[in-house]
Amino acid sequence: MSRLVFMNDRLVPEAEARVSVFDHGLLYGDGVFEGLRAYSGRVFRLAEHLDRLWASARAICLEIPVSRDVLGRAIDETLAANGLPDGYVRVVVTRGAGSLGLDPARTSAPQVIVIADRLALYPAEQVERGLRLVTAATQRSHPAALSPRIKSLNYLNNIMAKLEGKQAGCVEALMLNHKGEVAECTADNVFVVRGSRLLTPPPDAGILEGITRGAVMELAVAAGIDCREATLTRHDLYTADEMFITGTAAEVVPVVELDGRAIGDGVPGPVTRRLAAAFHRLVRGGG
Ligand code: PXG
Repeated sequence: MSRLVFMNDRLVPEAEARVSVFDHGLLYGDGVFEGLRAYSGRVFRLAEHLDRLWASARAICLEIPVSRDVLGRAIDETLAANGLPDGYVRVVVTRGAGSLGLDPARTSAPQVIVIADRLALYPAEQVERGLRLVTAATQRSHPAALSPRIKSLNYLNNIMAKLEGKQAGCVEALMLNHKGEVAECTADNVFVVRGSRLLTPPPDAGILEGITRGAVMELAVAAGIDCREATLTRHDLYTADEMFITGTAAEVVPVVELDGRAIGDGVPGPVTRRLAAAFHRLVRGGG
């Protein structure tokens, strides 16, 4: 079945959804994106995703040529037109076509693209048992070079780390920041449980502040779990009781091994299972 893709102001068949080879999104990775997810026809935390998209665009001086309301409706329409009440949505805003040369002033017409698709998930048996991860040698971008808080079309930093993970037989990889502290995974945030505390790296560790991360922190607080942001090293992960990752596609996924070391008992822990269940209820149970 051919998909329908929203391009700028309307839905068009997939084959007609094209951008120019002169688009600076392609030529330079100049643009921003969001990955959202719908459950039973409702987009989870749409307003937060739109906030983050507009913040990313603002940080690169890119003016999104549609309003938040129009984009919100385009997302709903694209999901509905493709018959995907439970689907994944990729919103992309490119700088637009221009002449060769980096200068964004030499472009016109940013392109707004909304794609709805089925979710690409980690293999179910790995999610059930818990993931094995390795630490990538590729560090997360230095925040002074390219802030990880911008969800830009330039994901090569993460892709380099993802390749390292894949080459080690893992579906994700842990990334450290330029100080050697734990940052995040290539498309997921990281949490550990130590004693009675739930810990996750702060934004200044050089991470994307995940929307799933925020939801899980709220759920932890509501469940009476002491949750805080903390600078973490690999040592803290190796010696943690539990570890899990969060992301729009992943939701909450246990991690049971890092760099060949079992985390805790080497099986998904009770706090992880509790929060995964609470997240599941939040997104699917109308909670
Ligand atoms: N860190 C990074 C670097 C990410 O790209 C997250 C953390 C988790 O954030 P959210 O807001 O999703 O909880 C991300 C999210 C994709 C895709 O298609 C990527 C993400 C999310 C959904 C889909 O590659 N990245």
